[in-house]
Amino acid sequence: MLVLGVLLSTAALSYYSQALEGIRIEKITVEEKKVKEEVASKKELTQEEAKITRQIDLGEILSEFYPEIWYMRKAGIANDLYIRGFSKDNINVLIDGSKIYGACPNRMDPPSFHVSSPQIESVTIKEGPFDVENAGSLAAVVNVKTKDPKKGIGGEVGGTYGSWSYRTGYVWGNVGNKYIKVLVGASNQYSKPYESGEGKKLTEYARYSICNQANTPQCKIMGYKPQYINDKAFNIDRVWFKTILTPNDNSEIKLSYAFENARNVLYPALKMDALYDRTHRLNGDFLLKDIGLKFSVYYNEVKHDMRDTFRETTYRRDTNWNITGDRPYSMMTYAESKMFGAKISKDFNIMGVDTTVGIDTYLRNWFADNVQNAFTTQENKNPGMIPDVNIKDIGLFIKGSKNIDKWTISAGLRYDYNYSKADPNRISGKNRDFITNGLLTKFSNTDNYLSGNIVAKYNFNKKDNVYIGIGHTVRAPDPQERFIALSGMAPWYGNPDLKPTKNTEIDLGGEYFPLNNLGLRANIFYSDLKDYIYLYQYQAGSNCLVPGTTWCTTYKNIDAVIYGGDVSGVYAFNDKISAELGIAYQVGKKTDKKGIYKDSDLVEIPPLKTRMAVKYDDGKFYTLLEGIYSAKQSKVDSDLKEQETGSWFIMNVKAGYTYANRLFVGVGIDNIFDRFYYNYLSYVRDPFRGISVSGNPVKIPEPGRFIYANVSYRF
Ligand SMILES: [Cu+2]
Repeated sequence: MLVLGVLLSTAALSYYSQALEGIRIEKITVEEKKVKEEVASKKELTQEEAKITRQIDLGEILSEFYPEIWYMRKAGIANDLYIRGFSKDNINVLIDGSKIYGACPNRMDPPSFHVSSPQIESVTIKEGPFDVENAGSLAAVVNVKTKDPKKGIGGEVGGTYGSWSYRTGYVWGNVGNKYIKVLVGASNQYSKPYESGEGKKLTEYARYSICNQANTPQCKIMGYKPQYINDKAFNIDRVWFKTILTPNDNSEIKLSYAFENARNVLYPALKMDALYDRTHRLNGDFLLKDIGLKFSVYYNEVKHDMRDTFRETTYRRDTNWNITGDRPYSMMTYAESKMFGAKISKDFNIMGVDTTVGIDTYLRNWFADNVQNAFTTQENKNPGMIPDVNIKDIGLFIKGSKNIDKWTISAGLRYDYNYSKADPNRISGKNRDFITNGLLTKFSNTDNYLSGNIVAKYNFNKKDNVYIGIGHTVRAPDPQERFIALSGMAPWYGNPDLKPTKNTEIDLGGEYFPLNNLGLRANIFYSDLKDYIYLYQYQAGSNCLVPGTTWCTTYKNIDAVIYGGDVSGVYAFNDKISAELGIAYQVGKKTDKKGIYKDSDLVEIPPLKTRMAVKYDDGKFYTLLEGIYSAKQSKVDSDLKEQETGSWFIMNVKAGYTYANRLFVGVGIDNIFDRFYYNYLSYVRDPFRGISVSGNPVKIPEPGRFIYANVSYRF
């Protein structure tokens, strides 16, 4: 993985730096002291460049390069990231160092959805509990850095056109001098529903049963209305702005704003689609270089409206299911997420130790209102499905690193005070039964915890090294896990007594260059999870309170382990042709079933994945042929009705040409052989996932053969 290619000659290096850049992706396995003079070949082992991709979303881009990275698919876009078997709030996804949370209780808009390829300069992935600068980096932190404005006048215009009317277009321009630099950009991303390898539209897989005891027959299979089977799959507009002010050589002020309007995003895996998802992001960063003082402040908000407007479930029907009319929607959730944060940090050098101390704080607010059976006499309202939850977190951190002979030792420590509070008065519909019947009993909670890590790295020379890292991190339960209150067809309630999840992890690894043109990197990890937050589904009976339902879902703390490893290598045949290999595997187990779980397998743990690629890159021409293989996953959690997924192998090819360092033309074919396959993580856990009569959840296959072309022109 990781690997761009071991570039051997300085000639090849300069080609690389002159060529039009894709998205730079860098993986840092453990926290380490920055090496002042990076060795070229080593840099290439740890950096990857996404030059030619469909650029649909970050989940797809990252999972192509890194076998330990996966995504959960619910739609043609907005895939949710998984890293080494961890997901959701267990991984920290930051945009320019800022935390951002999606608004949708079904994670239709995961954090990485709120930034798009043309905005991105680089992505840094740090796996394991080795981050103390940001709250709650339990198992990984991904920082997406957006492009900075530069001196002079310049910009780029470009786009992608691909199968099933997929098209993106973007333009950004930049103007700046020594004192002020400004960058402005805009983009649109649009697609119709893609087809799977068996030639069916994504939307055709949305077939789930709707039941009504008064009807004959009692259940009926429904899905999209015919006119939406091949209509839009998503349509997203984005604009962004960034300015850097440098009043003198010592200080820098960076201000940025981005707006995103996603419309008609179809989620066939669920029973609703997003009519809109609107995001505002504001960032301010202030830097005083001579004293190493940095102050950052940010605010972001997401407004999300999802409905079943495009589905057959809106039709009014008689008792024989004959259509008698239509409604604007039968179910709807409106949700808002707001995030305000500030961080101040200062660098010191104390007795040769590079030290950073800081305060990192945020205020998170989240609410969602839901309605089911709307415009009927059985209307079921769930106001405060997420009951206007506020989370305040204040963290203090210190980290440092020092070189001693051939050793690099680094360590970090963090203390967090976390207070979460819900508004019980917002829970005022049918979902109030959760309170009156004693299932939701508490509406605030305080957590205090310590995180820390120590990493020792032994450098044999400038390239070869081995390291060991031990880390402990904690993340507080999120508003949904503690306070959700959703009655109706899939009763779901939070557990206010949930404890924060603690991860104590050991990582071992190294980088080894046995030959000048061969680089290897390996890492293994063992993660011991105390109070891991886990779904619990049980037969409702009388205590789930909602008549006519059989299964009720809430959350429990369990103890678990996740362990695994990855290996990557790169071999350069010469300064133009190279081969890459990556492989990753992880296992997840419940170590304490608490007397309520039967299966010891953890849910949503990816199987073995490998990637092999051969690449030619002379600075002008670029071609890449890659094969990606996923093993079958039979270690599934039957407690959560998880199903096995078969193995698959796909091949992708891409080729590009750079003309005069200005014009770039790329073409690619993903899934050349039009294979029909499912990504491992394509189901469970969503309250609004469609379920068939036989009890199987709706699953969304991956795209079939996808042909696309990228063009960009830098001016
Ligand atoms: Cu949603």
